[in-house]
Amino acid sequence: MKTKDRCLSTLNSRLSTLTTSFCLLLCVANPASADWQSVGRMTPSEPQGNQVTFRSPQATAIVTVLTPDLVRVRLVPGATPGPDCSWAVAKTDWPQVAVQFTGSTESRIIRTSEIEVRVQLSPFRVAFYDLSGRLIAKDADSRGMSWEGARVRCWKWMPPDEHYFGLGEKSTPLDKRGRSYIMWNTDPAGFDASTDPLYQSVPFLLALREGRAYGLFFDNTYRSSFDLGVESPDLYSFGAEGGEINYYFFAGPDPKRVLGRFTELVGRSPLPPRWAMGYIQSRYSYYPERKVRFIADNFRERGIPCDGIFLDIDYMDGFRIFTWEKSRFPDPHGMLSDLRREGFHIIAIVDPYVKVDPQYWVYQQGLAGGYFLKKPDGTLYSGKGWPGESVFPDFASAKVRAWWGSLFQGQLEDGVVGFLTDMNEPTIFKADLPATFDLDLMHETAQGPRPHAQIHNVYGMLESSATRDGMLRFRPNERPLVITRATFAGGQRFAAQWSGDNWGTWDHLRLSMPMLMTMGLSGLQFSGADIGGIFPVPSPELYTRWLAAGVFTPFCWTHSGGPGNLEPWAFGNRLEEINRHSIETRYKLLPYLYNAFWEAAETGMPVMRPLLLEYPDDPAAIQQNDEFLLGDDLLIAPVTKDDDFEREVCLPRGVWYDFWTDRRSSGPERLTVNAPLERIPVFVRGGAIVPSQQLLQYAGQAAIDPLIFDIYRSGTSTSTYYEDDGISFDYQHGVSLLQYLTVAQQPDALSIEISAREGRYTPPARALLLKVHDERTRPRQVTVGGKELPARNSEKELDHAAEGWTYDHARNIVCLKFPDRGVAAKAEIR
Ligand code: MIG
Repeated sequence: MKTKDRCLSTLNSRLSTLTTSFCLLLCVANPASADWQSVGRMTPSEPQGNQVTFRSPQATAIVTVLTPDLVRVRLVPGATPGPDCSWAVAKTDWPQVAVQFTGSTESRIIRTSEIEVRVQLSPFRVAFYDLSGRLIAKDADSRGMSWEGARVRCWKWMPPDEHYFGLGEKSTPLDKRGRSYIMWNTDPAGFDASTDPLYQSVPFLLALREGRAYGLFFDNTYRSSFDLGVESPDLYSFGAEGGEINYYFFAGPDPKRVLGRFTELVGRSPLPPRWAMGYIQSRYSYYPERKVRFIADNFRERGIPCDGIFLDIDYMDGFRIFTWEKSRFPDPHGMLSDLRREGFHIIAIVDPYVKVDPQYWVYQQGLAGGYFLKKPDGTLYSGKGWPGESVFPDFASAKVRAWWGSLFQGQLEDGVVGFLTDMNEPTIFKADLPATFDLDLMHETAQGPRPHAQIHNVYGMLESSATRDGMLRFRPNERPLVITRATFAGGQRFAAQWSGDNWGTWDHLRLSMPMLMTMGLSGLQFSGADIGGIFPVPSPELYTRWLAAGVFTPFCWTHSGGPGNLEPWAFGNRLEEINRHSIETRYKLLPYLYNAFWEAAETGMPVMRPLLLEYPDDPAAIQQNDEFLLGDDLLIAPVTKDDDFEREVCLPRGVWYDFWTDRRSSGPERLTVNAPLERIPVFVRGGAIVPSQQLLQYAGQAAIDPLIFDIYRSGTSTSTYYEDDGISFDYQHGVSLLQYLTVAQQPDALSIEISAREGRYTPPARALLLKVHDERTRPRQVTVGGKELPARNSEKELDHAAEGWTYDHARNIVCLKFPDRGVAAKAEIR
């Protein structure tokens, strides 16, 4: 059988077993069935710095204040806690924080400048209050922190009007209340809107009640679960099959602050290379070389922008990672440099499978270095992967990660600039079904040997970190692109994530939205789904609708396993035209996207956001599963049903402009808008200043010129614009550009002020184009720096001029153009 057919039939047979395995998982996770031992009375010791320790004969609890809104709670069996270790936490050097301790015989109160942690001593319970005395969260009265054998669990009070979000990669609706969830990286072999677990685990919860949020991060890598109202309607709980109760409490109350603090703790997604924000075309698999060149040529000949092409497993020699199948790709370096000249970046897949083959250099090196996982008896552990019998690098070991990184040298020299780490849940095949490593395998970690049961959930994240480090070693001043299928909390530091094997169905387009938003709410900021679904090829209309939505998602690729072709031109001229337009929209908005990625890197805010992040007090907004924000200014409302040509859009408060027609609305409002195949509903927030640029065929084809700012009026508004060279790390040393824009209605004029450039990045000379929307009358005069700009008769005339202005009567837009000198400038429209 051909690989693909084998894959398809395997997927099908796997599906039938899904229901059974899902039930099994639920039973294993059912907390009610166990004989839990609850922590009883605890005795506090004297506070030390920002920390209090509590002890009982069975356990030790430690409450540590890290910042006024961030508290860590740890409960470990025995008198002395073991070494403190986390795979997720990236920051431990919190500055000193002022804490007040008070107490009575029955309680201890730990007060920061923002919250109060009230600890009841018998039975031991922890509660969090704000300083106005409002209860934020507390251990359940009936049961707080408990353990049963190796298992640990914590029960908390669940108010009837509290909603829960986050939990990593979940395909369920945004609001996670009323279900239970498992954290165990899994290749689900086909999933739907109820499948759990999936590939990635982030045990982080964002709770929202009455517009106020708090967060909870359970830093435990064992198989864990969150029960959000299944066991009991007024308790929620989280726990794991091993390890400690170890959680961080984020007091909020703004959901953005919760997410900001969480991503400060576990790290944020570094700024990707600018080309990686372009469009990527992928297939399982494009080969041979002739086919890859054919795809690339088609993009350029048809004028459809594209920045990357993905090579899936068939580029390898017998699925041996870090090799090329020479009959298919006889001259990778030659091919890749040709493609690069045309603006194409090549991303290659890599699997965690090292083929057992004594003639194969990777196998030889790994064997000699002792880099592969061993069974408890010390012999090599092997299993079935794509190349057949395989052995597996132990990514938990720093030595192995360093070796893994070194393996990328050859392909980087060939010109590969991105890698996708697949199958790293990890997945191996047992009787043709996806399975994972034996739980008693021992990994070598810096803290000593650890069982796979503990490492499983971070295996993929560690692989992606080793991959990133390896790329950086050989290209120290080039931002790497790593995309991973499996990861854990904090994985965004190393890689983008995509949502694995989805399907080419309308249901999957629908579920991809809450899924990607949920990932964003969990810190996974650079995420995307296979546009069109991996199997089977979607209907032409579905693909067109999906692409229209997908160009507004952070990681944007079409990935298909066929059968049949899935490129933007696959379905005839009319749809090709629409698909081209979708991709062009993304390319024009690259400066906006780039700023959203910059904000993600700086603050942890996801590029793709649920409305609840911006409008947490709007009950309709927080339940919006099929609308999302890109950055904070664009609202996207994809059409997700066949034969729907209009849709209802829920606009939150404020002024909103239709992105295509400029029609103005005032929210909160439910609006029915026209949505022909040609047009996805998109709205711009009144007050937004949206940067964009001229259309290019790939991100690096030319420097930005003109730099465009679309100004959507609503009172006084301000905005920040960021730019850098898009590829190096020089921005970390001040080689970047920052400008502030302010738009204000003065008594006699509308003024637009642009500050002088900050930072040492200087773009090539270019023009600035300001487009002021919703100007109802033709201005009498337009000035820049007090000097009158010449009026031009048409936009075309303006295009050719170095400066000037025009007025578009039909759309009520004033267009101003003048050279972007990088100095402070003030334009006035009268
Ligand atoms: O078992 O490399 O999710 O994107 O095309 C399938 C082949 C293995 C799974 C990935 C998919 C990729 C496919 N891989």
